[in-house]
Amino acid sequence: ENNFPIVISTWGFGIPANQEAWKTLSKGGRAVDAVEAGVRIPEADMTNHTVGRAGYPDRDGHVTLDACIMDEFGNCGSVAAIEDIAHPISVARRVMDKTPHVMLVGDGARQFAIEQGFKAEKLLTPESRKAWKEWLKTAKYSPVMNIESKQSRQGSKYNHDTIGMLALDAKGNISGACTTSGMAFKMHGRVGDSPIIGAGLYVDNEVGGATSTGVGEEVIRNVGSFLVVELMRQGLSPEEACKEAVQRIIKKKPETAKQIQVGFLALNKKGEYGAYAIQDGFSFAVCDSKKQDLLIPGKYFY
Ligand code: SD4
Repeated sequence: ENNFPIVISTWGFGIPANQEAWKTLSKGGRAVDAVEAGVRIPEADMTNHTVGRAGYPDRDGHVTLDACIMDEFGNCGSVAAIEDIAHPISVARRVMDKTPHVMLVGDGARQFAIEQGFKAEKLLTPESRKAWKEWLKTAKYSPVMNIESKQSRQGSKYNHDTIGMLALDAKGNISGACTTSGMAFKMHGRVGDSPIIGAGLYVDNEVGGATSTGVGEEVIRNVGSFLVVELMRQGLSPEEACKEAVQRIIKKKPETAKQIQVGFLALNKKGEYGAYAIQDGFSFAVCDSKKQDLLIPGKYFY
């Protein structure tokens, strides 16, 4: 039996984001409009330092944002390492709708956004600046990937949580969106999995969709979200597919995997969902006609 409309997204901040998406879904709107509207909520949230405005900067003090969106026709748009624009998801949507391209990066993405009427503004808040200055005291410009993800498991301020959202609308069409400020204090120019179609997000209207959160490098290496969707195509449930994708990461780099977090979230065309992560601590939010604010802990290996 089908369960849609439905919207699911990564982490606790997915609850208010889902509720925003639900406004579109419950009126019979398109999933792609719902996911764009939904993820704009954490993008605008000043208390959230991992998505959009107020995101932690890179190690040089630049806030650089990554986002992508994909619809039921396989249309997609993406921006990577964009600066000064508070809603990268909506720029990604414009790339999809208004250009012959899929992905714009850095200055070109910023320039396109401004041409499209987006406001350029400084996204580094005094609080984020302080956290960065604090980090600089000890960081000595060494990579922080592993340390950071351990802290993220403990709920540290250095977490690097992305919102990935998947929705089926009343017609049963699927779309997804993914947006993040990426890894806190990353190298300038570093791009994670989140804006990469197939890595941080993938949807296929014949099968379902998947999205990811955690250390993007490992997700890119395994083309994670595409893998999850292909596994569902072969008959795996959303949870089984996410588990297998996580296992793939662990198998390839067992020692690295113990130190990092990666979580996958998936939704199939019937409206069944599931998730799996390397470590404890991952959770996802579900919103459908029965319940609007469900938060489910992700299953995990370690
Ligand atoms: C990245 N995947 O930039 C993102 C960060 C993230 O939970 O999802 N953190 O690698």
